[in-house]
Amino acid sequence: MFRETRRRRYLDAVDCFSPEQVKRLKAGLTELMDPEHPRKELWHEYHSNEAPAESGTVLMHALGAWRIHQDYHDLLFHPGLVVPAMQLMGPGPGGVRLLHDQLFCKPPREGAVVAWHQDLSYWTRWTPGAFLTLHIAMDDQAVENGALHYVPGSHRWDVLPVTSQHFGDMDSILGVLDDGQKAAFAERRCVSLTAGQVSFHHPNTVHGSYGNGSDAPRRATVVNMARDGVRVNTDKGPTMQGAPVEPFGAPIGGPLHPVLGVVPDGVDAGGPPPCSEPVECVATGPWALDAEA
Ligand SMILES: O=C(O)CCC(=O)C(=O)O
Repeated sequence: MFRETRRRRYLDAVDCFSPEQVKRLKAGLTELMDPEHPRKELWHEYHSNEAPAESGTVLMHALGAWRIHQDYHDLLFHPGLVVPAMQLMGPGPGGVRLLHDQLFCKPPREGAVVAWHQDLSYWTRWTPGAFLTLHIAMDDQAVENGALHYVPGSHRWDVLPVTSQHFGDMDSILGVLDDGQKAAFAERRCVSLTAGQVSFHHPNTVHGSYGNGSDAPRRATVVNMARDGVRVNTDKGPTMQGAPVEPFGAPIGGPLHPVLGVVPDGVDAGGPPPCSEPVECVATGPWALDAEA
């Protein structure tokens, strides 16, 4: 698994949450899906349906659940998320912080696509791109219900433009790929998580998911982490809705970007250099090639 991780720069199907924890998250989600939730002003973004109206499909997409529901707050600090994240990113002296969280929920039969994209294409208001995404399945995911898919090796690609602002135009990314990238795209793979499992991916990794035509919902919560030291890269308003306006160059921090984990002084985190570097990194410790045997 570690050998594959180094080459592809994603790490899929890691067991993390118990059936009881998943049950709690689903119960919390039922509350969060109420557009009139009493704490609704705390969402950074809330779309009960972000899919284009003409598609006849539905994608619930929202940022900020952790500020509204205790269980979504607590999951951010789960060692099963934070420890591998620090190993994968290289945490820097100040550890790893929350960038933001997200919910992606597809109802039965009419669940919408999430168009192919790189996360970094959207995150231009911070720099450098030292981020990591953790996709947590609340339902078993398969091709039929709109599972997460990756394009292996795409973490080495430059940042591509956003081709579908609201994720509705599934294959629009093909319009900006060169021939080599199109050949890689043909090798895209379904991740096939089971409920409670997590998949970790690099911010340049191209990913997306097809519609949910099955009889059951496909629900996921996503944690986007940032290496401490990332800075604000805009002087045109807040980095997110509901965030204070900060000066260009301000370090990421404050109550909206809490530290999720730190490596104590003098301890070698054992991970590769920051995942923002779109190059093959020489892994150390448990991520080294020869550690697999
Ligand atoms: O839920 C999906 O299908 C896509 C979610 C996503 O973009 C992500 O996990 O980064």
